[in-house]
Amino acid sequence: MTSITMTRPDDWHLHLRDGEALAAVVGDTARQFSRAIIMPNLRPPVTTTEQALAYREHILTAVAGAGVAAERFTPLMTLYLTNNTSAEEIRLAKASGHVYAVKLYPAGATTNSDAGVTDLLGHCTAALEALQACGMPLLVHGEVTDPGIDVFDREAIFIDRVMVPLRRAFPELKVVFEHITTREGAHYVRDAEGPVAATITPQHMLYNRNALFTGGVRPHWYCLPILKREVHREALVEAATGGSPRFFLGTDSAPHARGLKEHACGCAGCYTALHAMALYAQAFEAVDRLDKLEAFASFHGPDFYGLPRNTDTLTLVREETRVPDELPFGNTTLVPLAAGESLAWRALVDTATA
Ligand code: OTD
Ligand code: ZN
Ligand code: ZN
Repeated sequence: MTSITMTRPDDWHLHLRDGEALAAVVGDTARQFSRAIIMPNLRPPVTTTEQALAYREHILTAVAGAGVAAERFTPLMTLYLTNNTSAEEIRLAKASGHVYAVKLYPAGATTNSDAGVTDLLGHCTAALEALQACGMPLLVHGEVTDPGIDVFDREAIFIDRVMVPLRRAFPELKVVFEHITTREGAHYVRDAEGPVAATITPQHMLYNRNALFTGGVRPHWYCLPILKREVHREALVEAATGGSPRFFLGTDSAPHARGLKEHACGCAGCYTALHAMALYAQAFEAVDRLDKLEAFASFHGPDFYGLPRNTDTLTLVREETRVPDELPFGNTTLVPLAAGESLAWRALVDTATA
């Protein structure tokens, strides 16, 4: 096979930041994907519909600035759930027509999550009831934050402590278990009853935790939830490439300036937006399942969210392409995942669409 033309994909989990960082990265996503779920973990976080709509305008301006026509890319906004999010705020979000989900960050679980939730069923039942009633998905960063729990076990323990009680209390609530990283996460989503799905990142399909320590500490492979053992990577590949509509594409592309990654206390996050579809193609081809890529990237996400599938296409060509060592990022630079390595596929993106 030398080329694949597929329904244009969407990215169901993306960090775009704001300001100069947004301007630097948004084109990479907008040239490949038709839509993206925009994560709300800015500083301060996007907790209200009003903030989400203002942030949406920044994104649209940046898309135009990146030379991508407005109708080519739609940001699907989200709100950041806090202990104080009201049912009224959820109804306002739904009525806006631009907010598509609400994100749960357990307080302290990942980058910019200090304002997150401390006790989901203790504080957030009004918001969860409103979400369930209006059919809006809850997106979950599924890790417990208890420092006594080993960092490699935080996702598996989250299932028992938070996911199961949440879904027992709100069985009709649509839940996306974001960026699953373990066999336990993949099997929970595969086997659970009711409206539950999961996103899977390219880095968790391509690498196990050895990548963090090959020849020394490798900060550009550090993200949260952290890479796991090989058995977990294999379970994620099986989930993503197995054809189940419960699993779909979410890059979790999370840009940080080079100096903040290569640091004594480096930031978590992998930048994958530039070559996202090539990375996924690499992972699907490795298990001979390229035929399952389109459904994972372009069908299962909109089907779960209740949105139409895209009608235009994206073509990938088999062409060995070297990932750049670094990219411009405001007045600094950004190191993409797999910098300097070769990928077998390249997305044919139109760089002059405006
Ligand atoms: N993980 N980095 C970030 C977010 C994600 O948990 C996540 O969704 C980030 O930088 O915003 C990361 O490692
Ligand atoms: Zn997360
Ligand atoms: Zn994320």
